[in-house]
Amino acid sequence: MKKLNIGVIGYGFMGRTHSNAYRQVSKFFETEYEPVLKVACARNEERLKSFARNWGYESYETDWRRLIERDDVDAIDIAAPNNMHRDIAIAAAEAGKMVLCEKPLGRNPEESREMVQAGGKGGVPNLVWFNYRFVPAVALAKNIVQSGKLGRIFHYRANFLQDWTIDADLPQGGEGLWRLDVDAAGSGVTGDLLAHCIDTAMWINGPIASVTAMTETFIKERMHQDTGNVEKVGIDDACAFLARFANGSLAIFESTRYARGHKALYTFEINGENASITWDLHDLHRLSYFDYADDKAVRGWRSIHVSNAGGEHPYMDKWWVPGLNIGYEHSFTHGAFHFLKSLEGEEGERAFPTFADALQTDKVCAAVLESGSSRKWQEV
Ligand code: SOE
Repeated sequence: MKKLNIGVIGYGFMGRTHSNAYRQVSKFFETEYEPVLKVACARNEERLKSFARNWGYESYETDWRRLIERDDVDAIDIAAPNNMHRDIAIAAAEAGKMVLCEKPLGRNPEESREMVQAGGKGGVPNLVWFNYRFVPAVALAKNIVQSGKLGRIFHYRANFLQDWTIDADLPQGGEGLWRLDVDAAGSGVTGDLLAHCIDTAMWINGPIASVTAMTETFIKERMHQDTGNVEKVGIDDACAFLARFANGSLAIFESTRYARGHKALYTFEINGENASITWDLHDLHRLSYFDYADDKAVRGWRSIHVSNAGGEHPYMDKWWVPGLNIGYEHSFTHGAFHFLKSLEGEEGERAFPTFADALQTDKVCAAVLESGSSRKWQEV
């Protein structure tokens, strides 16, 4: 097998999901390339050393610029906060490295556009980790819609609800909590959570043409961990928006981190003229399906356990036996699989989001935030 030497930047939540994906992918999927955990990179040397040891990285670097200079690294994986994505991705692409970047691509479309340009100029393969596309039931939903079974699509509905920022004493800035600092994150729930919903929605139902949004920041000031001062909060804590897709269907999207009781309730529903689909991350193996063509006596919502290994259920032939579950972490493994497969030069529809795709998502997010301030409909 050919080796693909990876340098991962960041040892947080995403550093772990990506490292796990690179570790697993060649054990379960057939690919010409095998990822090698070559270098782990982060600033805190003590913690980095322990991360690198735990995941079996061959070496570590405390400066990402040094990592990019290394000749023994083929691909740079960016699992660092959003405000670092742009500089790292551009430097990596200019150095001819492949780039796999955590979502959202940039903090705004301007940053993302620069990244797309750098990726294009260098001709480097690139991916953005919108991982929910690779959940088998979500990929099946895409296949069902694409097959035309739903007929004309009327409605798309998505939610991403959490409750971890309700505490007013939670600071902004610093590990994990950089998501509350607008300079580091770019936005709040729009870029962090709705970006997932938008990516899935556009993948399944095509481009979003216009939006009108409502945003709110419930806690206006929080202590900043970097400065020690109480500072204005610049992120959106909650966002709801209406959208029109280019295909004429209508959508409602909602996200908040203030929905007490919900930890990561990502759900979507699609209503077509013949059938409907719903999916819920908390029960990620199941796809609910209603088909109007069913015999009237038994017509109703079916709950499909997406675990067949005969090829009809995406990815599941590569795991255990029918009926057995896989989880959240596998979505990243599937993303890594598609990326590795694309390096083999196979033609066909690309199954993973590239920088160019993620720029479209960033444009929708920017239109949503703009509409949240202007209170007007916004073209994307
Ligand atoms: C935020 O809480 C978060 O971790 C996001 O950053 C991830 O992208 C999402 O998948 C889960 O929630």
